[in-house]
Amino acid sequence: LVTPPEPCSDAHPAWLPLEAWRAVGARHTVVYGQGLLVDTVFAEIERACAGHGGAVARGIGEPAGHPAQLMFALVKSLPPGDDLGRMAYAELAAPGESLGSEGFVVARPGEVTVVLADAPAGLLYGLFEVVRLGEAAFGPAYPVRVHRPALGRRMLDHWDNVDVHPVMGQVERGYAGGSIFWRDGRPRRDRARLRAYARLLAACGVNAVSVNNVNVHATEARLLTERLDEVAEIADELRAYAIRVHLSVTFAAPVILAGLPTADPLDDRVRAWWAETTRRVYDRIPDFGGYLVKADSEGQPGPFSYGRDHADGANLLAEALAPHGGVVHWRAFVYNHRQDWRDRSTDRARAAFDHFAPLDGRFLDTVIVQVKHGPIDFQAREPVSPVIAAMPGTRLAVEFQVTQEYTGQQRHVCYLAPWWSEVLQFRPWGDDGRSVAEVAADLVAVSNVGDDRFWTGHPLAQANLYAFGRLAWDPGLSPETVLDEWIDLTFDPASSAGPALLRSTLHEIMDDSWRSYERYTAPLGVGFMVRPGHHYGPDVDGYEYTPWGTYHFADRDGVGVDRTRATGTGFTGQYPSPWAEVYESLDNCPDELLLFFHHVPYGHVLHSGSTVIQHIYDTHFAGVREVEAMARRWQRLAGLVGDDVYARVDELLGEQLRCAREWRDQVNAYFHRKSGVPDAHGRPLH
Ligand code: BDP
Repeated sequence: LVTPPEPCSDAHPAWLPLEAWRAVGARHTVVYGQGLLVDTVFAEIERACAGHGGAVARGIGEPAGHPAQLMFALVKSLPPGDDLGRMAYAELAAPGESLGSEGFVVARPGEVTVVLADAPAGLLYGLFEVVRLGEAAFGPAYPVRVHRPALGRRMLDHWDNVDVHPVMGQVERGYAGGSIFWRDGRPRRDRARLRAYARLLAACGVNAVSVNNVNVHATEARLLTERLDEVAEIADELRAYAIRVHLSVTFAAPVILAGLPTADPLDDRVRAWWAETTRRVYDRIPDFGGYLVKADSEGQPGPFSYGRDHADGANLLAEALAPHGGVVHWRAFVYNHRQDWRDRSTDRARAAFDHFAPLDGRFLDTVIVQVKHGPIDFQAREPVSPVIAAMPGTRLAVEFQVTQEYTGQQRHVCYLAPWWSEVLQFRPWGDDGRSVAEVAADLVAVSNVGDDRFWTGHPLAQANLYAFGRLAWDPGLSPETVLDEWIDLTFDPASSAGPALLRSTLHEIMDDSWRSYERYTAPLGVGFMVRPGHHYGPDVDGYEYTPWGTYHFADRDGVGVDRTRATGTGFTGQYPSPWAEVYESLDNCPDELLLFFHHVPYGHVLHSGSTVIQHIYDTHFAGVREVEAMARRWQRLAGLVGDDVYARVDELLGEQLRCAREWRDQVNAYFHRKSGVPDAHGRPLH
């Protein structure tokens, strides 16, 4: 039987403290069904009962002397005489309709709360739904509520290195300490942590994890072969929570690992090597998820070296994986990172589309092309990538960045759900067309987790991880609702001295925090202006004269990147109608993306009525004021959240405020000096 993780002594319980289980753990529960995940459900409830006084029984019987108040059952395991389960099932809109491999129903036909699923994973997700509902699951009778995930694969990519990389550290772009998987070149083997992690992920709906960095260095390449056992050990821990393990592999593996003279995707020896290597992976990890590949990007090897394209490369791996049910996530993050900054015709925003759109239709259906949600690189504001609308014949994954590389590095409060929600709801073909969430096959995010005591460095950054899973399960959830769920689970307002104050204060601090971050950093979608290398804090011209393709083109007259067809790089033409026209038009382009698409004079008047230059000043003053307010509001929570959480957030808010002021002063001084335009309100611009 599965043992649920013991509370990790060195890790915060995040959104699953024992209190979150009170409603479930105080009940009498019966669980019908067999299989590893049903064992997990049983074991979790058993532990909750140990903490809260209820009882749980397996199979047909009922807990001694008490009728069950909560029932979990696989539909096929319902005992013939079980009227409640049958009643709940019969209430389904179309009884007999499959709930799928992960779906479930929750109903309360009378005095018993019933969770039914066709497959064990459904029961597991149903359990966490009941935990989320808390006492509300046990109130007056309610009819069947059907839950099915909108996206089939909800995946986190860890950018973890086995070795500590000299520049990037152990977790590339990690702001939460070391890896939970490896330490000092060796597996950490912290089973309690891994289990605790797996249940946190399952509780928000994540079902796949890629365990190592997309930049695959020499040591990490060996995870595919001689160090495969280390991956298998992780898979063994995550499996009990319905999480499949994936691996980043290097395209050069046949050369690096097997000494073949080539990694050419059309070479028979190369194909045979991948087929055989992959067969071994599945011998060891039968439910292995597949490979993740960053190829021909930022120095990673790829098919270009052999005169082949990305379809040739991806299909090679897909063929090796397909017989075993695996997939390859092939990243579309491909661009020239050695471009000549003097050449204004090269546009990094165009690159993914230029490389991939022409290949539509050539990828096998076990290839999933993984597209960053914006055309550049996880900035605080970007339009939706046009690639998402350009490949109708290809399965696509949309990639978010939960790790806050460009959004405050888990030192700043920046609740990202409002933005992800905007992206997921965006309709590339206009109001009548499908949304991004409807186009995507998978939703993927770069993890923000490390071995930090709070998992995510900033305790409030846990909310981003939680929200990612929930939005991948149900993109229609509002960011405020998701935040409420997270607050209720994490802080247990029901038992605290000031539940209403706790909830309202966290909303005041977090709901708009992404927009505050946007206000005090690079203006109007222009992006970057960060310190080169580590990307924390302002450096207005840090990337301006470099080969990375991330420019703002500010001069004495104006600022912004002309990406129009009429006079610029033509990037707007990569969008379908109506967005191609909207973005092309200076009049219609949304303010928040103006400088992403247009180069304009400082006096250009926005829809808001303000000029570009005055908007820059105003938003930078406002952004800092908002952070000051956050810091003041947080002080109300002393005594209402754990002392450790209080102290960590308090300290980080101090840093956020320092950094926000630095941003304000650099950006305002810079644009003041470039433009010579004073602030309309006479404030000092430095
Ligand atoms: C960039 C990061 C870099 C990653 C790259 C990627 O700065 O560390 O390797 O994305 O997504 O944002 O591959």
